[in-house]
Amino acid sequence: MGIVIDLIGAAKAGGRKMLAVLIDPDFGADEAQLERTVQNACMAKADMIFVGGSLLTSAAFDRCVELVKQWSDRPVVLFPGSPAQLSKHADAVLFLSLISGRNPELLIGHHVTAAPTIRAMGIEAIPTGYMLVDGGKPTTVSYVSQTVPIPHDKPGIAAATAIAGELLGLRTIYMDTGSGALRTVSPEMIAAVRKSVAVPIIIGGGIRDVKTAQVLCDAGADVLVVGTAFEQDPDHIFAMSEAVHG
Ligand code: 1GP
Repeated sequence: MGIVIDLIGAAKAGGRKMLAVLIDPDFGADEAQLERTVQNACMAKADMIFVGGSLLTSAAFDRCVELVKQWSDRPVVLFPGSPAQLSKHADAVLFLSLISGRNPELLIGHHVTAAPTIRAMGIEAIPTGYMLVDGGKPTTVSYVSQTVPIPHDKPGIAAATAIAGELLGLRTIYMDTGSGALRTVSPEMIAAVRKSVAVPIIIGGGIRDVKTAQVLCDAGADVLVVGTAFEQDPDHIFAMSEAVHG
């Protein structure tokens, strides 16, 4: 399968944009729907499957990751909402520091809790600077993390935060307006961060249509993460994948 951060880096170097299909482990409790989503992701040549959610883990989390891995020929990457969302069946885990917030648990506390398990599982950890951006309404992640998102119209704050993350050695920057957000991270903010850091930029939250996806890629996003739109219609993965790769 290769090292996931190297796959992302190679795609970025080659100017190839990536699509990650996000699966919420709770939604994954519906196995037929889960299988269809994973099959579509593979057939549409989506680049990665992310599994995770902001709420505490469902008992079925590990089973969900195991099934996704079994059905998928794509890299499976954990996007954990808590240190309990770990599974040896995954290829990698986004080792997230919530650098837009000032909650010490999400800057280092959860990492200490999760680190021995990640090491024991032997899965790849991808040091990720996670930046929550205002998407027009409070989302589960803003509520659960108890942090204030970066204002939507302040690209300078996002750029400074991303630079700090890169200087700290983080390997990727993930800007997210949260699942089901009313609006995505703005192209202006993505462009400002793109100009400021060399690491790959992941964008998620509120991406529903192919036109928006293209605008965000043109602004400098390297990886787009889509969850809600594919939960509502798993067949939408095909058009989205074409738009991102086209
Ligand atoms: C992942 O929060 C996003 O970063 C997912 O957002 O569910 O709105 O696609 P959507």
